[in-house]
Amino acid sequence: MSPTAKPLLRAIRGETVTSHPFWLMRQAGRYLPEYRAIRAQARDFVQLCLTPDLATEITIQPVRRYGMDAAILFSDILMIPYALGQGLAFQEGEGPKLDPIRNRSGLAALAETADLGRLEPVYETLRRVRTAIAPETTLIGFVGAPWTLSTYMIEGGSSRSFSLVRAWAAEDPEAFSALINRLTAAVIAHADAQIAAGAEVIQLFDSWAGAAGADGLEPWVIRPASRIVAALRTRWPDVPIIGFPKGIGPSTEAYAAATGVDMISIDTTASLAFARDRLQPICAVQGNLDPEILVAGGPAMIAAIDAIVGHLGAGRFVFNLGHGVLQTTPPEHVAELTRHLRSIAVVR
Ligand code: 1CP
Repeated sequence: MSPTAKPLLRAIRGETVTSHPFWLMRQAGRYLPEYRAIRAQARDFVQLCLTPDLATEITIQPVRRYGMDAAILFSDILMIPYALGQGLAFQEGEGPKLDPIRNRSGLAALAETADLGRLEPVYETLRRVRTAIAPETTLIGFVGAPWTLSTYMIEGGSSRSFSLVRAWAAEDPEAFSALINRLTAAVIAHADAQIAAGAEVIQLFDSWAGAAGADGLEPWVIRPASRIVAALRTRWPDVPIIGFPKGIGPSTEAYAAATGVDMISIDTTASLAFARDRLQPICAVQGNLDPEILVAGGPAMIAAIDAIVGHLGAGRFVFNLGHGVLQTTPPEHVAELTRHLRSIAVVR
């Protein structure tokens, strides 16, 4: 089957589709009992990501259950710090823990380039998923954007205030810029290897872009993303890139225009009229359904889906959430979402 027969790729390109294609950020994970069963078999989360048998199965689980238009590789954005030699562990219920980089000597201890050999099982997973999924299903690979990766690497884990990374970027922009450049090169190399292994779309997750602040947006978010898009375009001109600069509000328009991403992922705070009027003329748009509404389900969810499709369905559009599926989501609500979306006619 030629790639143009895949609904998700068709929708990104603005070609006709018979129903609105969809996938969900974090569609694989703890809300699914079949994920929890496999999770219990692995020693730790990093090992799970590096075991192709298990990672392949987890990638396919949600697609098997619901028939999404895309499978997203089961891995994590923090595999890049891992490939740069930074200590990484996931503690049960506490999220990721990294040996933090706080200054120039911490930076010097980090490898210059990512050791992609350590990520070979990730590429093997992509090769296996690609042969296992239906020909109309699109395989999405992903990377964390340099800024978001730097927040975990400097804070040593998840953060609410981002005070250490912001302080370092402000106080020693030269060293911080060296870190961002090193991450930009690693992101390009990792995305390139994922495409070579079968990824047909790449999503660039800049989940904490909003924390870069007004002054940080251009140097730490937009410029690295532009370099990543340009580098991948040269090597893989037909592979669409999705940008997810979460939390930057109306600056999303500048991000879309400057980076040249093929599709923008909008968060739950985005205005649908803004997305339709300002973003869809530049690129395709996905996103916005509040993951909490998926937890609630019922008439409120149906109304929210209708509002998104009503605003964006006539343009280049893929249905998605504004952030990842929450662990407390009843699996039946994802089935309800799927049934409703599949019942909506595409009106152009
Ligand atoms: O023990 C477990 O089961 C771990 C939970 C988990 C899962 C299921 C983590 C730990 N990562 C993942 C998988 C994952 N992570 C995917 C897989 C595919 C899918 O979407 O189904 C993807 C795309 C990610 C990407 C990721 N990891 C992001 C970007 C997207 C987002 O949610 O903003 C981020 C920020 C991470 C870091 C991360 N990984 C895991 C945790 C608990 C965290 C921290 C999140 C935070 O700081 O709030």
